[in-house]
Amino acid sequence: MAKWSKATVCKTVIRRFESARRLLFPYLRGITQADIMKINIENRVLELLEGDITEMQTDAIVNAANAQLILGGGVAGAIKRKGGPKIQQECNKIGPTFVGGAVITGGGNLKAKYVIHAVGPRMGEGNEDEKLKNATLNTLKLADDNNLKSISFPAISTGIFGFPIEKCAEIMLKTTIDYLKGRTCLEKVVFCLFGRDSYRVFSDRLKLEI
Ligand code: AR6
Repeated sequence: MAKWSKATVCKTVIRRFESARRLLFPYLRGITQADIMKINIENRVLELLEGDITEMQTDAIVNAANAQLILGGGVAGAIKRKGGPKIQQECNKIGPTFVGGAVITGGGNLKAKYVIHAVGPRMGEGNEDEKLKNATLNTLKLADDNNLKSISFPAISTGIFGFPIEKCAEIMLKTTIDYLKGRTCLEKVVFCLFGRDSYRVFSDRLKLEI
């Protein structure tokens, strides 16, 4: 029997290790990534995940809008790029709304059928907490008015508008949990958080709320 050289043994071990690593990687990644959290409230689902909201397949996704309903950057920019010009055209017909308000348009080319444009506060304008609560609540009510079963929220106001994400998580989660305890046709509310840090802030807050 031919004796293996040290180099051949090393190469074989490395090759075997490599293929085992490749095989196990998605599984290991899956169990180490805490990137989804689900709780039940009165048989309705509240879910947190890390991702891009424009990829969500819920009935509606929520845009972090401004009162002029002009789609700028951040979530709005991503919606504009993927959803096409129709969404802005529909917003123009609706016209300006108020901070804390929410309006609905079609979803254009997005996977979601509708976009709910929720106007959060800009940090420093005053009464921000109340306005963020109203934007969340008005979005949920508008979803119900349109018989929607599922919606996805971003962390409203925490990007360009500069609102602290920890406070946003507290307000938006509390408002949503209270709402899901009452009468609603919503079956699922998702918070789609952009990046691991935002996800962690929301999941830490949700653990305190349950
Ligand atoms: N999916 C999910 N979350 C996202 C995505 C995405 N694709 N992109 C950004 N975020 P922002 P605001 C997160 O700035 O602060 C626009 O110009 C982001 O990391 O979209 O309410 C509008 O037209 C942040 O945590 O909204 C308004 O004028 C959160 O979404 C203004 O910005 C909100 O960030 C609204 O500012």
